[in-house]
Amino acid sequence: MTQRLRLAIQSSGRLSDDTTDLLKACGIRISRPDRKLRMVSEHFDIEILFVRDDDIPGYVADGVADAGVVGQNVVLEKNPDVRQLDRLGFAACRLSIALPKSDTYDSLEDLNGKHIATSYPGLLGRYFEEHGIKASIHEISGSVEIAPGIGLADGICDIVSSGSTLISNGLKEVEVILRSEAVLIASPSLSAEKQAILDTLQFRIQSVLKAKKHRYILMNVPNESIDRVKDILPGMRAPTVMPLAQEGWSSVHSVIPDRAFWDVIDNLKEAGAEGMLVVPIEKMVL
Ligand code: PRT
Ligand code: ZN
Repeated sequence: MTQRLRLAIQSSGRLSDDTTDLLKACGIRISRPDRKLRMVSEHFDIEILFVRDDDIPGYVADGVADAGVVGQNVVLEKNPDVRQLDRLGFAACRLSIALPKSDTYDSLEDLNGKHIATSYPGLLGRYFEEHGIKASIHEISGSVEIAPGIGLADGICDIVSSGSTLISNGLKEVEVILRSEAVLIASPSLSAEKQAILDTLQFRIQSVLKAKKHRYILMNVPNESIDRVKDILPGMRAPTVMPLAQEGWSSVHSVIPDRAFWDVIDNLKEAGAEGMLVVPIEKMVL
């Protein structure tokens, strides 16, 4: 019987939509009638387990799942025996220490003697130890941000993304202890067959992520300006140049990093480029 790679993903929460979209772009369609806990993919030797994000690192370490998609914050808090593979570019956030906004704060030393509430005692404890801070940690499992307001703690250590939760609870971010995003993790030892499926999955993921970071650019350029345009374009290789039906003009195509377009557009226009089109790329295999 062919083996299947068991991939654990979050059942429902902040990671689920992006994980499903990424897998779909990799050719693995997720259909989950009746919110089943398990699904076998039709086009790929993979089986999906839908679980709580906190359980994913443990399942992968224990061999219940072969691989998983989860936030780095959860992996590093649990510190299990797993391989951390690709960073997936979504669910970006930071784990930060925050204090009431009226507190004065100049440096880490100001945390000495404080009582900090968090759902991340492992990461926070290691951070305090590394920096020689003597503060106490109060572990709570949810609604961490209200702890200072109700007198349960002097400050908190929690996940922040926009920062609006901190602001609405009268808190200010004073230290970032970790920057996190979703990652692919895998068991340290897989059978050769499962490892081969994982390699294929990683290859597909990398093609999709690379494509997201690049754009395909097309423009019309007078032939005498082609060399200048080539110098300006931050492409991976020399651009493709094709003659236009209008004599003296060419169509120039290239692949550029997503953010580079706005940096080079003025120089391209100045060099004589016209009719520029910038289009997204679905997959990129190098
Ligand atoms: O039910 P299950 O246990 O599976 O899910 P969960 O409720 O534990 O996790 P979930 O779905 O909330 O988050 C999953 C992962 O998303 C986290 O482990 C992080 O890796 C990542 N992530 C990204 C975030 C945020 N952004 C985020 N903003 N996780 C939580 N938050 C919360 C934070 O705890 C705080 O309450 O949002 C609030 C802060 O947001 P801002 O925008 O106001 O700063
Ligand atoms: Zn959770």
